[in-house]
Amino acid sequence: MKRVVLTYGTFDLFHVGHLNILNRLKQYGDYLVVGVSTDSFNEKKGKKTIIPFHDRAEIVRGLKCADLVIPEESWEQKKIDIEKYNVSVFGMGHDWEGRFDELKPYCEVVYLPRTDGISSTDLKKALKVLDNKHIAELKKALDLISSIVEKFE
Ligand code: C2G
Repeated sequence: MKRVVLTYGTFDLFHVGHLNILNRLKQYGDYLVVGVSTDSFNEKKGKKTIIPFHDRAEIVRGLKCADLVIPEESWEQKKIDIEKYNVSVFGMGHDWEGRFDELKPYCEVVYLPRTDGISSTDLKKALKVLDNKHIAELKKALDLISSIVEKFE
């Protein structure tokens, strides 16, 4: 009888923090079900994503630790999924500490340490620096500096 672990996430711009939490959660059982937030659910969460749902789900599906990937379409589906997949452990990173304690009557609930120094938000900020508008501004500044330097040569 496999011990099923369940978690959910957006997993936008997949990074090592996502991988760590999924690997850590897999240690709590032997079958990991990962709910990936759909684009429409992310809108409800007020979360703008860069990578569309299909690709975010495919990336998670490709992980050794993920045994099943399902769409996360609502906050309320957790209880249904716990029953549907006979879940023993529900887990999230500790930024969600306490938020899902109402699931305790249905299964074990764990909140595990997050990975410091990495987040999709930081990656988006870093990517923003590379966007064309920003590069055009940098180029304009560079041209101005070189025209000033030429005057002094
Ligand atoms: N995470 C982590 N370390 C990071 C970043 C994220 O451990 N540096 C964890 C989060 O704690 C979460 C999982 O990775 O457990 C997915 O994080 P997000 O993709 O940001 O998911 P989120 O938007 O928090 O959606 O119903 C629950 C929601 O769908 C969770």
